[in-house]
Amino acid sequence: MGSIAVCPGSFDPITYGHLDIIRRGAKVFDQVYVVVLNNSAKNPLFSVEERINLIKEATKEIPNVMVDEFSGLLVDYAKNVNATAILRGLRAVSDFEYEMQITSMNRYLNDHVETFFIMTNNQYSFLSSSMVKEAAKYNGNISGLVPAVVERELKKKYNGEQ
Ligand code: COD
Repeated sequence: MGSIAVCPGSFDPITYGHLDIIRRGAKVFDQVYVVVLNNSAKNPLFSVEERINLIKEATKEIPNVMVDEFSGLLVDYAKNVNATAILRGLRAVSDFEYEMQITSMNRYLNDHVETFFIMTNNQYSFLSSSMVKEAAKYNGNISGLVPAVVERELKKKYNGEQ
């Protein structure tokens, strides 16, 4: 059995920032499970199923990437799929505090899973799902920020366009 990493997130929706982290992680680990966590604290624009389909479409050319969903603790999911690593992306200093907190909590809950951080690509350092949604809502040009299929689905959500 090779090295298995879990790349968790809300992915509401997936952006080129996420995709960059997934792609680079998939070069280092034998298998990467991209998992949509059903996070009760957030009010998502896309359903879990829609988010999964968008991730699948965006990652279809990366053979060692699997897409899944989970409700519960991330460390329990990691255990279920025999993952030894959690993969996260870091953008700015502002990410650090939150990441440090969930990393410590996850280690407290299960110290067999180690968290690894990949530094954002400079071109995507400002990019987040919420920024993309805001721009899409007011008809901003987001074509360089998300895969074409995501851009299309965002337009549908906000303008009813096909
Ligand atoms: N460049 C680089 N990385 C990026 C970029 C970018 N432009 N955009 C996003 N990322 C990274 C983020 O830093 C993150 O690492 C990952 O991509 C996913 O981002 P999001 O925003 O989609 O996902 P989050 O941060 O909302 O995900 C939070 C979790 C779902 C992981 C968290 O809520 C969770 O673990 N929930 C399950 C319950 C649990 O186990 N909680 C922890 C212990 S209590």
